[in-house]
Amino acid sequence: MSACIFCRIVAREIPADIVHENDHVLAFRDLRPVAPSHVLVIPKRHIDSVREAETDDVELLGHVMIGARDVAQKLGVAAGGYRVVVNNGDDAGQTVFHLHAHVLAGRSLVWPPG
Ligand code: DGP
Repeated sequence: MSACIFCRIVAREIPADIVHENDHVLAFRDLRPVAPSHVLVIPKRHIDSVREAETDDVELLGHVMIGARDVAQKLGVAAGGYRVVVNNGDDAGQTVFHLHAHVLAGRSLVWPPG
């Protein structure tokens, strides 16, 4: 059994509110949403964060971004706009070390982020 909580969600060992899936990515609602629509898009293959990405991971990273696009379309927030955020490491506030893109929408998002 994996120690990684997101790998366990991919393996269906932990339940999640899944909104999108294909061969490469899984997308599910964040447990602690900070926007009316808050979904995490993760690659099915484990990688800690962008920091650890290799050049060979270019397709995996692309699939995460295209997954974010697909999620926004599915949730009906694409036209209004949405934010895709990837926290990398402690200073960025990353708490789960399985790369994930937050898709945030449904309210006006301020810039710069905190
Ligand atoms: P980050 O801080 O960028 O590492 O974001 C991790 C997010 O993951 C955080 O917003 C809460 C969410 N999260 C943590 N554990 C779980 C879980 O078991 N299920 C779901 N759906 N979300 C989780």
